[in-house]
Amino acid sequence: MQILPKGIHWVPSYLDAKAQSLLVDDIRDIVTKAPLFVPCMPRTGKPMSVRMTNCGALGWVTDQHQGYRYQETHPTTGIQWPQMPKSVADIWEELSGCAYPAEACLVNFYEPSAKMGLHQDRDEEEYLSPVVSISLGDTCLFRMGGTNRSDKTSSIKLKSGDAVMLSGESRLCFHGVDRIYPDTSSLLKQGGRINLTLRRVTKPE
Ligand code: MD3
Ligand code: FE
Repeated sequence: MQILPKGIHWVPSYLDAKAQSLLVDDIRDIVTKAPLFVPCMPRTGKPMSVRMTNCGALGWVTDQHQGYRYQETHPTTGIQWPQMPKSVADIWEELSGCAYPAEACLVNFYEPSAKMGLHQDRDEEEYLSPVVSISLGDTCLFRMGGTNRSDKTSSIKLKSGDAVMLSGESRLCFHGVDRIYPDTSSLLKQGGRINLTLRRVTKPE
């Protein structure tokens, strides 16, 4: 039995094998139009180990000089992000239960050696809307804590097809990805893990 912080809803095996592979096809199409980029930390310019792209009206980006932000265009091509595919919009509708659409879908790609340090997501204009996350490919060790960095944390292994919905009190919890378990999925031919994070960025009407 796993006790999760209040407001974190884990749905193991939310997507079946067929839905996962159709989603990967849609992500390939997004990456063709909006290539993966290497995000860099604000101020230090240190590159993150995760590569990223986005689809939807707004995408999350970061670089040394302008820091964390949402913008309408890809940081290197300058082109608008590809439209959110129906597969992704449908997942938002079903899991969030929101009457309004998601605005941003961040696509994180983890090589087997990549990780993401403990952080809060606070670059959105509002924190009332839920956040929906989908894991594809290799299993990861996902850690979450409370709203203070020093709060105790608990960890779960997120597998390909799992969904996580963050709402209410959990929305500003610290979280991160400690490690990827290589060769735990055959979904991605080259291995690694993809995470989709679906969000509302601006206040809905
Ligand atoms: C818990 N991505 O891109 S998504 C991120 O697996 C990020 O790539 C991770 O954290 C990944 O910012 C985790 C799941 C997630 C997203 C938002 C949260 C978990 C969260 C907000 C609050 C608490
Ligand atoms: Fe995050």
